[in-house]
Amino acid sequence: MLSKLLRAAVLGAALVTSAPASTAFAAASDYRFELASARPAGPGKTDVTVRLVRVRDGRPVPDAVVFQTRADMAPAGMPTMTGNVAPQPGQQPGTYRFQVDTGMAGGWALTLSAKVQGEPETVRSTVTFNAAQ
Ligand SMILES: [Cu+2]
Repeated sequence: MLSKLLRAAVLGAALVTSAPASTAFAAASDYRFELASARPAGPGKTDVTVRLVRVRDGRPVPDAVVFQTRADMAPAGMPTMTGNVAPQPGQQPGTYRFQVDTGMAGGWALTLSAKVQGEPETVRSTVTFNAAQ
């Protein structure tokens, strides 16, 4: 009984560790997020709009569910400096808008994980933008 549980735990851990690489690969080949705009939105905040496109024909992809986000200053050599990301309403179809807490001016990366209608793989990609102060 115990060994069965242990085996399940080990298998689970293996699945978890192997998942990001495979999903990132599939996502990169089919869809990607592109930066549409990055505008200052008050002190330490940047309004970031991204466009989700199908790589094959460049068509915008509406109605995706962005379920995970991360903003950090990796482009400026500070990958551990992160900022809160809050989804915002009012986007055009195929674009997705966020307010990012950019407490420091410079290069930022916004990584998004999304579910696309009719696509079993998770789409995961990163856009970079510059935060003004
Ligand atoms: Cu920084």
